[in-house]
Amino acid sequence: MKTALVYHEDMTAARLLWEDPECEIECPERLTTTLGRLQQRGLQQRCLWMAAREASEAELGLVHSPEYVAQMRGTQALDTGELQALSGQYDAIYFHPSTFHCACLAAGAGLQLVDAVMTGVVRNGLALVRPPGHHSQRAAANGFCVFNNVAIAAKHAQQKHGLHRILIVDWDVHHGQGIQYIFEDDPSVLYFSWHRYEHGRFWPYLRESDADAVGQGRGRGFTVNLPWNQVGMGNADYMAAFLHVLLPLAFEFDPELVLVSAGFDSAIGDPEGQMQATPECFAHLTQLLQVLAGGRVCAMLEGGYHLESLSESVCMTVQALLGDPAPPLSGTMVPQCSALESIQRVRAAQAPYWTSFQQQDSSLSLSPSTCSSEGRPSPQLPGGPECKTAAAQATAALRALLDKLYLRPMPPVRMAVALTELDAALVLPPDVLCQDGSAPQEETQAWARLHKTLAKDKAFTTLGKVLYLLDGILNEQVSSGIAATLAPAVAAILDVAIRYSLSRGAQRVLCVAVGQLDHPLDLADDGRNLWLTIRGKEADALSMFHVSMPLPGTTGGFLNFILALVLPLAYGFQPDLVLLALGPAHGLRDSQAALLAALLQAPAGGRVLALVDEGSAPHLAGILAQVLQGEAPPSLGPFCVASPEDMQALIHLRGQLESQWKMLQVASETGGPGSG
Ligand code: X5A
Ligand code: ZN
Repeated sequence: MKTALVYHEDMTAARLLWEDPECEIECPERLTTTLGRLQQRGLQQRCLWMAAREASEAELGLVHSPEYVAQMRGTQALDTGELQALSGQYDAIYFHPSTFHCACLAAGAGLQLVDAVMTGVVRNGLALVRPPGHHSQRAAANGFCVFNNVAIAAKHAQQKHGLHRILIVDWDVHHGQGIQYIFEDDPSVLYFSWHRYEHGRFWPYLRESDADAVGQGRGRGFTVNLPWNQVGMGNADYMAAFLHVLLPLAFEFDPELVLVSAGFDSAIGDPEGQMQATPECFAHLTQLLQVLAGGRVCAMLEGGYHLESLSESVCMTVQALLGDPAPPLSGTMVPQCSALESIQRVRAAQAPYWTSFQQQDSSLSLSPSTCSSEGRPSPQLPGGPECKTAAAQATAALRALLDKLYLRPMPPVRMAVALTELDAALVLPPDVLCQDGSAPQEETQAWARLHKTLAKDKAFTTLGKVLYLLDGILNEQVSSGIAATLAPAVAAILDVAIRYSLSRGAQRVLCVAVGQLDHPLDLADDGRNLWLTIRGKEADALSMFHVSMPLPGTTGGFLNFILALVLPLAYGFQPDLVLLALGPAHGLRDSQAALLAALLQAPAGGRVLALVDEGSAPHLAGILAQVLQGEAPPSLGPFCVASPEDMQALIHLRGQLESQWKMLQVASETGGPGSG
């Protein structure tokens, strides 16, 4: 299924007509540069292009008062002096004679996108719009925003498409207080926002942007604020926020649609945000969101003022929407103390409303900040001289990074399947390569000598095929693969696959072994292989690179296990390749296997080889092929609270491992009373 790109050239018409250092960053080049880059990368051509329409009076009325809409309509006839005077009545706003038309198109673009996704014309999409929307309120323009595009789209999705649960993810670096106000008492819309806060010393300087603002009345627990109290948050901090805050809530909420307030002022180089996250981080955020709501993700542009960073980050978002695997994240994956403290505070504030947080953090409390800000860059005024140098440095850093990123082209084949017998019952998605190739006879023989079970005909044949497939993945010819193996040979083939990959230049291989699969006895514990057994006898970390865990019995337990353990380890390890082995008696339900495979692609640049025991092959191979091809995994079914035993296992492992694997942390070590 396709990805929509909604746009209209008219949205470049509005611009600032007088001096205003605060507003000048919201310029038409934000759209033209971004669109140019999407074309240059060949991404626009892969999307379904849709021309934005204007939102109607009634549609604007879903969120805004008639008087406010009339006032905005009136701006079309004002002269520059009058426009400037009216702009002064609002905070951080400028009007232009074409502002009203642009704002109607921006809101309309969101409606079109939601309609296209909800009617199945496309799977997901992005609306490239300006003015942005998330600061706008019922009767007030604010922070460059005139109409609240995302809020209008959410109300429309409720009314026209009868949706009962909508998730709004606001990754813009500012707090979308407009969206918060509109839905604060509505439990059918879960609003998540992270934002630069600095203890209230950053725009829009609101008390209600802090973590303890959780919503009102029946909407309590459906507003989730993650305030960043320091600048410089990077990839590890953003990933930790998704894994430890947003995703657990989102799965428990089980949305039917995901709307993204996609601001890119949270990316490196942005003068407003002063954060450090690199463009590929947005591919990861997007990819993670696509496991929700059957992949129905509608992203709408909000902020983003560093043109280079903005346009590359948009490209990454679109690439992920198109289903391409995300490039590996750059930088070390260690969240900052201040980020962990924020994460801990929001989990504590939300614990009364979400079971995922009740069980995991035994003695949480809202504690005052303890992280010092010494040695951190101090906040700068946008547009100031320091900021210009910082932006220039970011541009240089970005260039170097992008050169590396684009040196590594996408493999020509997304997925290949090697099956010993092609079962007639097996339904594979189109574009899947059914592979017949085999590694050379002598080479296969040499590797087969390591295990008795591999000497026999069928196991030997499979080994040859698996090595060939691995070769394709390691040579960047194929992104991911599936191979079916006779049950008794899964362990032996997995063992050879690890050694083969390491001998062929892979630096780090992550093995996720589900079912009766023993850790190879003489495999060196040298940090090049991280081995994770699911369905182990008990929860235990034999070393930092050898972890065993029983298979959780409930959906809640399984999700906790993936989000709080498997993915943090995987992101911390930064593997070149993931080997996912579903061995004898793996016990995973189809939807669980699909989710695991879908999510394991993210930390490995899409390089996943799934080894499936032949008993469950045709059936499971079809499902895995779909998710490894970029389809959304099916729902896990109704959310069911994790059992006390599952929680015990998780807490035990976190205790054993979190000092070495920092992505496991959900609280700062030096933190308040809750971390003792
Ligand atoms: C949409 C957006 C920012 C307003 C900043 C005012 N607005 N200082 O990013
Ligand atoms: Zn913003």
